[in-house]
Amino acid sequence: MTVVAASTERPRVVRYSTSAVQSGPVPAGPLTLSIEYDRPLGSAPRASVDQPGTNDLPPSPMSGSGRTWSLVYTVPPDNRSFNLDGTNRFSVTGGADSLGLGAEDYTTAAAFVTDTIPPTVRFSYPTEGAVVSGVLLVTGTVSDSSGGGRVLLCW
Ligand SMILES: [Ca+2]
Repeated sequence: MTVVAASTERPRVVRYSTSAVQSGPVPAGPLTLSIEYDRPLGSAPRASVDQPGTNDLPPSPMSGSGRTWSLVYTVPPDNRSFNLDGTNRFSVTGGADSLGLGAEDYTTAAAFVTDTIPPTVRFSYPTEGAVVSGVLLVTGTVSDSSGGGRVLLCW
């Protein structure tokens, strides 16, 4: 006879991370979303992504085993319609430990921020094609949905 000491507490997520290489907004393309549970799961949880637009990722099986599970989400380019840049919610449901005890749901409202539209720069002086000399004062505007940052002029 084998006796298994089992916890009656449901498995829960203890760590969330992404494959983003920097802490700022992420560009379009694949982004791996990973979670770690406090103990191994025997069946896969499902993850969903709620982006600012309506093209959300419905609950999809995560891949992995044991305590670590992940999902590769492809950040879509902002099309100013159903795909929009901004703050994304990441939610996980389902999954169970080896004894069938269901895992607690997990959600993080600000899992990652997307910024897929490059900044735009408009020069007001000098105008295009102008021939200039001497000390030059360059004026113009820069806009970007994520705001902030700085501009480097290189020539
Ligand atoms: Ca949405």
